[in-house]
Amino acid sequence: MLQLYFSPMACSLASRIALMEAGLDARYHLVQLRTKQVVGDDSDFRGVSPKGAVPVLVLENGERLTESAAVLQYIADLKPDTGLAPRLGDPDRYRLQEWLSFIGAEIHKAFLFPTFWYSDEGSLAKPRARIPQTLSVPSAHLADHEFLVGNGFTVADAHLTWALLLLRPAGVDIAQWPSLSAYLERMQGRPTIKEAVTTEMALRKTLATGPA
Ligand SMILES: N[C@@H](CCC(=O)N[C@@H](CS)C(=O)NCC(=O)O)C(=O)O
Repeated sequence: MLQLYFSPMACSLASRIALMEAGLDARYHLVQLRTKQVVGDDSDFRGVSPKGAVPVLVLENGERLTESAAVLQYIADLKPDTGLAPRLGDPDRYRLQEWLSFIGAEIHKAFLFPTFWYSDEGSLAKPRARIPQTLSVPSAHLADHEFLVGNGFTVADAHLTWALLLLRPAGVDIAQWPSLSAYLERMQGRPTIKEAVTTEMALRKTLATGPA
């Protein structure tokens, strides 16, 4: 069985959503990111991945896969009929990778990560100044598209949904971008996303940790 190392409401939420959308069973291992502890057995998470970051997906053959963009596409490709990723060779596959890179680098690492992990105000000024311009990109796209890629839900939507959910606790009100607010509301109406968020919000209360 697949196994996912995750932390509540961290970027690994997208991988949980993808697994649920794909209808794949998995064992979930809760990680305390600040202490790098696997909560179930108190082991050092760096023994699972030297990166010390979630998500880590343990594959059926025991190999460990990291990086959301890779993990999400791996999950999608296990169930190609779900349409969670356009098939290899389809030009839309590059659109999917374009969005996954953008969300991972420009929203997550450039803004959410420093916001939740750095406490000095000085180092947050530039990320804060830049985030409106960054968000204007998906906002413009979603003004006339229901989903990020093609006509259906893909793992890029799982990734963006996670990032948008964290913007409010990061101090950004997405009401400024009506297309993003409407998109998030639509995504939150999906049963998998509702269930994944409910599960992780309940777990988050048990941990005092930054999510991003
Ligand atoms: N590039 C990685 C970033 C993973 C990442 O930064 N995960 C965060 C949680 S959202 C984490 O585990 N941070 C702990 C740390 O970096 O020490 C990805 O996209 O999966």
